[in-house]
Amino acid sequence: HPEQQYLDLMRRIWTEGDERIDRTGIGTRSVFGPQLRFDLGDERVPLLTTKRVFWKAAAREMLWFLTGETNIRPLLEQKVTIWTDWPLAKYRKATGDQITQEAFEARIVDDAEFAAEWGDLGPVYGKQWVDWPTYEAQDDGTYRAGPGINQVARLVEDLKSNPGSRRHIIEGWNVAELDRMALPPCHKTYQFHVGAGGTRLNCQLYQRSCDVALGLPFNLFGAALLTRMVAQQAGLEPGELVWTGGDTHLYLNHEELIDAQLARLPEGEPKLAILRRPESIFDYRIEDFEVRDYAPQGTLRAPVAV
Ligand code: UFP
Repeated sequence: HPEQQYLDLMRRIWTEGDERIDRTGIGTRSVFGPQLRFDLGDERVPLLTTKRVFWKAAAREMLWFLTGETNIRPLLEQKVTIWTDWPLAKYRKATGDQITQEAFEARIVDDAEFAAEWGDLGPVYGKQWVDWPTYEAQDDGTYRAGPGINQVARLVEDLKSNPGSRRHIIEGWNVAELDRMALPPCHKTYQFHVGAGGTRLNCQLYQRSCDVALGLPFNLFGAALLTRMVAQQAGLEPGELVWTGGDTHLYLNHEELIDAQLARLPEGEPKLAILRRPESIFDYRIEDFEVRDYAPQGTLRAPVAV
């Protein structure tokens, strides 16, 4: 079963990983540079069956990236709370107000001004993907902002006009802007590759830092979904998803989840159907996606390290 790769990675990190104190102070066990591979043919999708993965939240997040938005407000309006922790921590620290997460989220949704001030994550994925900033040198030696680059639109065009290229990349790691981001991109580089005689679209994601218990299940589904949308737009069949991790870790306080999940066996073969072919890569809606044959085992919860 393809999911066995995920469980094997989890087990390897937990039993052989290097124990270290990380930025969050929680501590992790970690390995560097593992790889997972998933066939996306016949609508197969890497969606874990050994616990329930809330794939719609990952899909909504991916659509949110494609809008170029970096404020959490549109996510919260759809009840997607995966990005709340970072703005919430910043707000509590700056104001001393120990507001609950629920109250903070409600205020972001209800109060546009509050959302503008406290809900923005800085120039994270969405901004870099569809509006990477450029600078043009002026005659007097100063620089002025030029038009932003839409990497995603370019990618789809380039796949159609020059499929054999080795330069099909979406990059999130804008070095000059990292210090303004709430979190520097984890899934930082997506490289696409047209193989199988020009018919299939492969994708390799390089994820520099990976929380295997809570982040990776989302990141795998998101990458598969992005690959499927790009393939559909470029007129290609989905090929293989290759996932490569940098610092690939398990947090020490995720022990209960890990023990429970490693006691389970993957079962079934979930499928992802895209019900419509929109005009462009920017026109997908959540209703366009349907997951079939997904009967996961029970939810497993664990605290997110902020
Ligand atoms: N993380 C993921 N996937 C994501 C995301 C975050 O695994 O999509 F946004 C985890 C990785 C790491 C933490 O545990 O969040 C980021 O911390 P750092 O920037 O110190 O690597």
